[in-house]
Formats: sequence, C-alpha cells, structure tokens
Amino acid sequence: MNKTKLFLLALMAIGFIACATDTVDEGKALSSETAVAKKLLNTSMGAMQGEMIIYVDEATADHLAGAVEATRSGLTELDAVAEELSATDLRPVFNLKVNGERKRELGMHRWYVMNFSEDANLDIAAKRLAEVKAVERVQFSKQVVRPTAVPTEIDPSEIAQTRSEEYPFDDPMLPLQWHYRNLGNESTFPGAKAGADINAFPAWELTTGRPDIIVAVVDEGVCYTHVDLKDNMLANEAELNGEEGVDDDGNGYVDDIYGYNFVHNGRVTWNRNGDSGHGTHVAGTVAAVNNNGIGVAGVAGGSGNGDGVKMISCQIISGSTAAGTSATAAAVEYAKDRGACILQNSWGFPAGDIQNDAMFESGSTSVEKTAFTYFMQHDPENPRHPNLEGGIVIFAAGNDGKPVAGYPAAYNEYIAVTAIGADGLPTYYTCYDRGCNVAAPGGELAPYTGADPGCVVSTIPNDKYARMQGTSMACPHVSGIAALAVAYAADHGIVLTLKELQDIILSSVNDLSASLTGFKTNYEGGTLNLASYKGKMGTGLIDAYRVLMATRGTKCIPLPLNEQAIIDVSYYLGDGNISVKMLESEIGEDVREKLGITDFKFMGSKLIITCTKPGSALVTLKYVAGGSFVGGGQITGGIEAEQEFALVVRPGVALDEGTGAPIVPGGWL
Ligand SMILES: [Ca+2]
Ligand SMILES: [Ca+2]
Ligand SMILES: [Ca+2]
Ligand SMILES: [Ca+2]
Repeated sequence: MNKTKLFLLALMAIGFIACATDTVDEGKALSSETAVAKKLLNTSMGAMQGEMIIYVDEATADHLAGAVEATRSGLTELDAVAEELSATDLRPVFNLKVNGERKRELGMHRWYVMNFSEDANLDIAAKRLAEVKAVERVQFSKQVVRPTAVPTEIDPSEIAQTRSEEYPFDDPMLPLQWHYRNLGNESTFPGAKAGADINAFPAWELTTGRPDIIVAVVDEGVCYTHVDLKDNMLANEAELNGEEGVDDDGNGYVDDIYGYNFVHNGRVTWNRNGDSGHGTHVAGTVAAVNNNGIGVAGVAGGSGNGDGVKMISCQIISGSTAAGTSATAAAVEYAKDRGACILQNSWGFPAGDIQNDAMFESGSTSVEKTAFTYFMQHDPENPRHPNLEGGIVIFAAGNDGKPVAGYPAAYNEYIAVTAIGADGLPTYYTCYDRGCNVAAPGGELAPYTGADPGCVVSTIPNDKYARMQGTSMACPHVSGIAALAVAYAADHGIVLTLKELQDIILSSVNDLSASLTGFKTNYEGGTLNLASYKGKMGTGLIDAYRVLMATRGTKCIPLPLNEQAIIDVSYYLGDGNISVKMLESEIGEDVREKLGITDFKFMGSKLIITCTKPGSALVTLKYVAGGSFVGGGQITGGIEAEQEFALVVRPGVALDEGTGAPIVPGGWL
C-alpha cells in the first residue's frame, strides 16, 4: 500500500469520527452552531447560485491535491455534503502548478470551489459545508458587477480636423484626447479648463513606457487583434506557436495567448452578446500604440518604436455573464503568474455586505483578499520587474455618486481612482470621500445636451474607437502613469518598493479643492454642490510629469496660471525654510516660451514669476549659502549653490492671500 493511500484512509477515519460525535446534548449543539456560523465569511446577499468557496485544513488540502476524482473528495464527510448538493465539481481555486511554494505559504492551496445544482438553497449549502470539520471557512461567491456604460463610436469625420499646434505623436485622434492635454476648449465641454488633465505631454518627453513592464487588464476581454492595441499585447509564445486545445506551456490554462477568459474558461473574447467594449476601452487608455499614425494614443503606449508597455487580458466579464469570486481571484493570481506588476481594475463587487475594511478582510481570510495579497507580494527570487518590488493594485472608485468607494476599491491597500471632467471638477457620477485616494479624468456628458466630447476617447473592439465616461475610464490613466513611473525608474537605475510607488502616485497631484465652490449642473440638469467634494476626491488630480519628477527625486514647484506668484524658494531648498539669497538664475528661452513666462525675478529668497501657459519645465535655481554675496576677491561671502526644480503650471493652484505663494495640497510638502 502506498503512502498516499494510507494517508487517505487515515483521513477517512477522522471524518467518520467527527461525524459520529457531532450531535448529542444541547449545550454541545449550541456551541457547534456558533462554530459553524463563525466559519461563514460573508452572507448570501446577492450571491451566485450553484457555487460555494471553501477553505479546508492542511491535511485535507494535501489529500485533495492527490485526488483523481473531480466531483468527490474521497473524504466521507465532505462527500456526503457534495452528494446532498448534487455537486458536479470540486476543484482548487488557485493554480499550484505555477509558483506553488509561494502560494502554499499564503494558504492558497487550501481554497476550493464547489459547484452544484442551481436550485440548491445557498444558506443551507453553506451551513452543511461549514459543519464539515475539515472545512475551516465558507464563502459565498459574488458575481462582479457588469459595466453599464455605453460607448459612443467616434465618427471618422471628426478625425480629419487640422491640428492647431504640434503634437508629440501622429495618432490622428490625439487632439480629441483632452484627458492627456486639455487646452480648455469649450467645444469639448462647457467650462473646460486648460490643464485639467494628467499632464501627459511633458511626461512623454521623459518616457513613454517600456516593453518589459506588464499591465494586467482585469475586465471584459480585450480585443487583442485591434490594430491600435495588438503591438502592445503580450503574447504567450508557447501558446501562440502551439496547438489549439493544448496547454502548450503547461501553466494550467489551455490556449492562453494574450490572457484568459475566466468566465467561460478559454480564449479571450469580446464579441459575445452583452459585451460592451469596456475592457478594450480601458486597455486603450493604458497602452494603445502611440505614434503609429492610427487612432488614439495610450498613456504608456510607447513612442512608435515597439517600446510601449505590454498588456494581458484577465477576462472576468464575458457577454452577459460575470465571473464569481473564485474565478475573479484566479484572474488576479494569473496576472501575477504572467509577470504583470500593475493590476488595472475597473470593476467591483455589488454593494452590500462589505461595509468596511474588516468585513472585506474577514480577518484577512477571504479568497479575493488572498489573491490581491499574492499579487502585491514581492518575490525576491522571482521578481516581475527588476525596478519594482511587488505589484500595485489600482481600482476605479465606483460610479454611484456616493461618499464612499465600492469594494475592493475602498480597501486601504488598493488605490481607488475618482473621476473629474474636462472642467477639472468632480463628475456627477463619481464616488468620493471614504476609501477614495486620487483623481483622474473620467469625462462626462455635457449638461442638458448630453453631448459627449467631454468623455474619454479610446479603443473599442473591431478596430473602432469610442467615447465613454466613468471612474472605469479614470482608473487606467493611473495604471498607465504607474507604468510610466516604473519605466522611468528603470531608465535611471532606481528600484522602487511598492510602498514608494504608491506614495509617489498619491502625492504627485495638483490641487482640486481651490475650485470647489458653488454648483455644477449635470447632464440631466441636476446640480452638484461642489463644496461637498472639497478634500474628498483623494489627494488631488494625478499629474504624470510630477510622478516622474518624484520618481527621480526632483522637487516640483506648483505655479498658478495667469497670476503672479511669489514663492519663498528657501522653503523648497531644504526641509523647511533655510537662510539663503537667490541669485539671478539663467532661465532658457525654451522654458520662457513653454510656460509663457512674462515675469521672472528674485528678491532675497523669493522668486516672483508669472506663467501664462499650463505646462512643466526643469529649471536650475542658484543661491548663496551664507551671506548676501558669493565670496571671492575682496569679498568675504557665501558659497554659490544650485538645485534643480520642476516648475509645474496648472489651473488649480491657489495662492496664499498674504504671501502670494502657492498653497500646495497634500503630498511631499
Ligand atoms: Ca497555457
Ligand atoms: Ca494551445
Ligand atoms: Ca495609435
Ligand atoms: Ca482604497
């Protein structure tokens, strides 16, 4: 008799004993009822039929790993419940074939999913499973919410417009993508504000991505054949050149070329009845191919030389069906196993039984929490990218207009992105306040008319392009910027920890609060009281250029548009005011031109400056350390010193009424 069989028999015996003793007197029954209730991680509210997720003890996990039968465990107690529920399937949630050792440390080998009759009562099923001694936790599976946003296809005639000025790339729709560089054109959106964007153009002068960075798009299937996406999709070469219906690379997934369909178990799809194009739209914002003379640009889509970031599609919505919790957890796991270090999530679970972080964690024990933890964890022996230790999780905050983000977005370890419009103000639909971390352009329909040029422009399936609005559209801007930060770090030999990357993203923002007074009209004619959003859209509006400056450690001086600013530069030179005298620093014609500088002089430690164009530029400011003059010759004086700064001119910067200095929102200051 071999070792496995012996072990199996031993387990069966334990099962029998547990069954036989689990009854009798009332006190015991009560305490066992409490024990059973304690095993339930969530409630059946909104749960999907025919599926339960269980977490089994170590011995059972070992036994199940060796079991051949897929519908029964070979464990008497568990099999009895499986029989009762007419279970059709019992399988591990996670894929231990890849990176198994690391997964065991997180207990991922102990999660199983059971499928059974759709008619079975879920509460009874949960109770019966929880009564099994070997089952330590029971979780109801919830389907992720399907997107409701409808894309409006872009009329090709819009594309033929002539360009008013030079663009960094030749993508014909880039002028429509105000979210990257907003010129304040009122035909985009009433009240459109120059500079209410992610400040992409100056960032693109520094980096446009790197093909060794992988972003996983957890969403509807991404149309990987799209003419403006295909070069930035990561192919699994073994599957690409392999046999159909065969798992050519042995990673547990058959035909996973550009990702995997976790809903229907197979190839990624985008043309099923019910698909909206959501995943393809999100992917285009992260990394549509730049400078290829076609369609749109993406935030980290490269410069046209095959140097954009690469994407994979982790499909959790397919046609009219959405994945349940276990398939979603597997999709997140798969993202890491394919090497993604950025997890782009424009989705959420239905609002309901998750009300706070403790409930989301369920004591750090839920299956999806485990998957995200696995994704974020840095594996020193097997790093996904040499310049980022770990993986970053970025979520859309939600579109319910509520003062709290949905889950998982709201959870304190994941970045939740709120949405602004082309006017630099909160959109009518965005969630805000608790659990929301940073803002990005999500776009919106114009008041009364419902016109859509103020929405986000990106790719949709079948080589088309469309506008969409939502925090779903804001989120991929931040994912793309995170990719730019890793690319820039790599270019400069900087290794970021996950915490450092999160801190950089959350602090590299421009103020939104200064303009949050009065009311704004939404597309239906309703009003938004802007004051209620003050300080609640996250730290501020993300700025790609500032993210790169923070990555390399260059401080930014935020400057207002069309207003004279008086800045005590000594504040920026040290960690607080230091005693210096500024020297007349050279400022190049190119910088003057770029920022439209009409006034630039020094008084003591103060810089007086007026900028008339939104933009960003590097300047080197010189000062005397010790005394009013530089020493030398007949003069006993100080040492000449200098420091490089980035000047960032944005519309939201407010000035202190007393000093005229910019009031800087949360961040490194
Ligand atoms: Ca495979
Ligand atoms: Ca294959
Ligand atoms: Ca393009
Ligand atoms: Ca959060």
